[in-house]
Amino acid sequence: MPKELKYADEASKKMVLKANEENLETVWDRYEKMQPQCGFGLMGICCKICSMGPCRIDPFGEGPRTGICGANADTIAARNLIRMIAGGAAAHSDHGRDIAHALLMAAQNPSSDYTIKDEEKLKAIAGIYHIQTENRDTREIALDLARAALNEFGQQEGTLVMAERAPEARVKRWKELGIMPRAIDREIVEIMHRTHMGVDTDYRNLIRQGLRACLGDGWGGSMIATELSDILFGTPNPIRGESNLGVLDKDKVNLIVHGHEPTLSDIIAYVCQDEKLIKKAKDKGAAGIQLAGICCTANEILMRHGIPVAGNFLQQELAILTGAVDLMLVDVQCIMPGLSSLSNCFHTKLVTTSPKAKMPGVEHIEFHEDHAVKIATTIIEQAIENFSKRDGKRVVIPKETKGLVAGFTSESVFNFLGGKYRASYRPLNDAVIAGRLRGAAGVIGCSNPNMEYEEGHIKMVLELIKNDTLVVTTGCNAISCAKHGLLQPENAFKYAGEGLQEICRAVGIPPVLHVGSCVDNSRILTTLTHVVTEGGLGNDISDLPVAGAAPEWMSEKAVSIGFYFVASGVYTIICRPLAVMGSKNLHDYLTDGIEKEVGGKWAFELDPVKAAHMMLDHIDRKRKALKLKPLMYEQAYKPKDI
Ligand code: NFS
Ligand code: SF4
Repeated sequence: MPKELKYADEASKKMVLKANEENLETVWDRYEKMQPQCGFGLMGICCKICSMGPCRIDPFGEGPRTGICGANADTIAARNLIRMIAGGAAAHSDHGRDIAHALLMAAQNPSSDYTIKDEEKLKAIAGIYHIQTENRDTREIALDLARAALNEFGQQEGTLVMAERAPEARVKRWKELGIMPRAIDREIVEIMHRTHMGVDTDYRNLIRQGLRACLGDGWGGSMIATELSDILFGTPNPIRGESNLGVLDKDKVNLIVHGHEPTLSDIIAYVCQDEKLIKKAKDKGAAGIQLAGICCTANEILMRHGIPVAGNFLQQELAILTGAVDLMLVDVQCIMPGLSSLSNCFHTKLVTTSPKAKMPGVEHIEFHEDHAVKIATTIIEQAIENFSKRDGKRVVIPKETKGLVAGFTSESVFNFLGGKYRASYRPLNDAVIAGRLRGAAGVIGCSNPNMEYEEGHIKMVLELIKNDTLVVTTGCNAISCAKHGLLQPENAFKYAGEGLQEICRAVGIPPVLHVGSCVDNSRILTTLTHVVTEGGLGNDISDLPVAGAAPEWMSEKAVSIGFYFVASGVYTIICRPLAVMGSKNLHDYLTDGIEKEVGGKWAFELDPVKAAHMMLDHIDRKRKALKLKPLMYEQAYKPKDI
């Protein structure tokens, strides 16, 4: 049956119809063909980590209750789950390593294409690593910082310096539990060791190691990626931009960057403005060069340069279906292999750039940081070259675009709230304490064809802001919010509760704050820490009236993120459950028992509005524990008697 999107933005709906008409396959068709999906996999109880297997556990009937080695459902599900954490933490952290490497190059080589854009932040982060900053040359400081950051990946002694930024009570708890990460890579390696056949079989002990590894992601690899990107490419400030497929221009050379790392896309953003290249494009009959992004690399260059976002994860194929993309360059992560055959149906040139991510039959122009500008120029020239091959008759660019404001960070919210000379989270904390604001929520993460596209994201965010809960967003959720007008302050105000409207007006922020890409979820961790430090809302992140969600999660990175929020003390909800339903013990531990240990826990709820209500209930529980004043305004969702 041809797919029709019911809830998504109009541009996506149109492109899916176009795919149907032209008989071109998309992720939704492949999803349909895959039904019914394997129940053992969905429940987390199949194992193929050794060749006595594959084994699968029968959770209900008369079938086997253990694998051939004797591993039960708890062990198998926990092993599978923390291997997902290892994958996610590895992806984020390897990204962080590349950024640290780029900083090292900028520090070592004065003629590098990378420079230090934010010296203030360089000094602030150097301070965290106890690096001397006074009377020292910027490049010397950067060199020490790059080495210190790189050391966090492989050190053999001590624990992560970045993780010490968490509130004192939190760090103490991690140390007591034995989950303070030692080194970013080490914790990932230890997951792989412990989940090898015949090592750790205690599901709680396995999850402990998962927690330690994901903390090495959130408070390590991802945080290094964010902070060092700010130093190299500039710390974002609120900026206007445009979103959705309508940002493509039928008269211009359309170049899309898709993937995650800003090392290449940030350079492309500059080189695209080169007069010589623009002239080359014009000589080919184009009106100019239109750069746009997909997925998190889009968020990176949107936050820093206001480059338009063409779409999120589920729109990567839809962009190609416009017939107007002259070149799509990809680096790493969330790039569908299906792009390769789809781009062959159009003139679109697909180019891989990372030695870590090649595709058979797809042109590979390898990116090296030491020739960044040169390689960026080559790629843009190829896009220009390919423009002349575009078949005008096949071009359908949906007209939909939505304006947005992005570029919030833990620093910019700080400055905003306190005014230039009195940077402070005080007004935010006071608003929560006084009951003007119910609390705050992070709504983040992917989109997934296993849910009605964007319904989870949008319904949840709307329900939260309607109930006086400030929303911070990253990743593909942020792009969905953008396309639905929720990153337009004027628009979002319309949906926000009275209390949230008041506080947003008073401090000059919108009710939904776009804080960046998925590695930038680390900005949420630092923001939560600042809120704790500001005082009046307890002494740990787990005391705060906050909650997190990834309604349409898909990737292993989302699993790692969810776990590091739980491990940091945050109640975290997703719609489709983690693959743990085949192990009652593991399920109960993650959704209940774990809270006593780390202060946060998981919850699963398919209905995004109900899920939002569960977040609000949790926020109310935390308000009650803190003995905060009753909420100032009547709420659409009535506080339960908790
Ligand atoms: Ni995050 Fe960004 Fe999107 Fe999910 Fe993929 S792009 S890193 S993983 S799909 S939010
Ligand atoms: Fe089966 Fe055990 Fe081997 Fe897993 S480790 S495949 S459960 S025998």
